[in-house]
Amino acid sequence: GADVYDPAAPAGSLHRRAARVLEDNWTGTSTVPSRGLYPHQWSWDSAFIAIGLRHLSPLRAQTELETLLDAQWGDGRIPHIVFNPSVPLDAYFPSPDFWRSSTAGHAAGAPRTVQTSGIVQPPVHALAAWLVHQADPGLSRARGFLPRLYPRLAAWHRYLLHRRDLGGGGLASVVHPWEQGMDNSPCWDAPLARVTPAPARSFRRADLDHGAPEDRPTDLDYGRYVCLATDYRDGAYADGRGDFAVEDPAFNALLITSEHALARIAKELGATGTARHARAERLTAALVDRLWDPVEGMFFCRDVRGGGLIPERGVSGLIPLLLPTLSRDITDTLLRTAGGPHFGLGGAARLVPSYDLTGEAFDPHRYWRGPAWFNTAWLIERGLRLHGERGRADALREDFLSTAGTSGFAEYVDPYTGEACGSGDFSWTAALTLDLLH
Ligand code: 9WN
Repeated sequence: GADVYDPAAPAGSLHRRAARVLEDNWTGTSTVPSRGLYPHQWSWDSAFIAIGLRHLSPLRAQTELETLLDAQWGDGRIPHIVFNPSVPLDAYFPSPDFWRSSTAGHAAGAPRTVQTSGIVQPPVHALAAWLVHQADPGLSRARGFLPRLYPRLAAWHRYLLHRRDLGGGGLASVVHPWEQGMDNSPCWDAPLARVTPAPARSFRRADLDHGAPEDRPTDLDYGRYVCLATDYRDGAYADGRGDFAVEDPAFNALLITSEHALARIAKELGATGTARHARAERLTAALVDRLWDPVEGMFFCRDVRGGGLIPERGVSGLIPLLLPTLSRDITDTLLRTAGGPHFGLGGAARLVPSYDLTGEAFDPHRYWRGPAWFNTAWLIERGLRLHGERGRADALREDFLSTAGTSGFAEYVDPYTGEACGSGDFSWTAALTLDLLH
């Protein structure tokens, strides 16, 4: 469309191809993650998408976030899916009739006019809002973008920091693997083992209409996902009761990064932002205190119900590299771990594998159990740059751009070969490509 035409980008260029993916996946008010597999709006996808879209159309990037925040619940939560009412119910599972947000979510303040899921996803939104504002401050001010978003983003963080502090140590817990966004990561195997799976015949997996079964979570995983979501719904989406509660390093690192961004937004709106920066620093200290393992040299998930750290090396344990007030010692240790045998950054692996290359559960094709993903690579690239690791950041950026291009903007890739897995023309892969090209 005319909206994204960029005469400076030669036809067939990576830029033009990435812009085309976002154009094709745009619905008029938001962007689907991919046309076949994910036909609705997803929360953290939209944040990453807005970060790329801002280079094509700052207006569309603002709209993307506004559409998502229009579906925010009264208690502050931003739902992980906002359903498109014109998409058939059987196109994605679980569908609106499973979540029943407007009735089951009534007490938690679910919106009446739009159907959503009842769980959340990582809080990348304030970071995205700040970056989108910076792409065109004039348009942003003219539209009152930040003054409208700020109170909603503040309520979102408040929800996470108060209702979701299930471990009592100041960090937010996720209550479902879908909330953390790395659905079948081996990090969840131990806490999930305590959950009785719903029988496989009690639901129909629409994802298998689009994805190869060996690239997707198993039926047993799905049975457990369904059981946890059903219990949460049947408890009216009230927090603090469920069998699954995990403090995850990436989820909390993104919350902290977004809290720093919210401080900058507050400052732009005339406040000092000091209290928010201070809170972000306190949260960073809590993250180190509760999730850092100095012997293993990385962050681990904490199983709040089972007690203790979960000794599985997931990419989520490297994402705190994003944090500006991490000590030099921890940063250096994380860099060594990332470049070592478990993740092979800049060596054996493409991008950054989602899970320990030497781990027992490693599988180069199965979703979050080994494949390399573009959003996590983008986050780590950003962390490397923040800590002055320019050479490593440049190398990761090159690898990102070439793998995105050759894989057709794949959802994820084999971490050894770069072979495309999952769906193609995936929105956040295209969006973050645009961001790294700028
Ligand atoms: C469940 C949309 C989402 C991503 C997640 C990814 C996958 C959904 C699914 O797709 O999850 O939310 O059906 O598998 O794991 O990170 O946001 O792209």
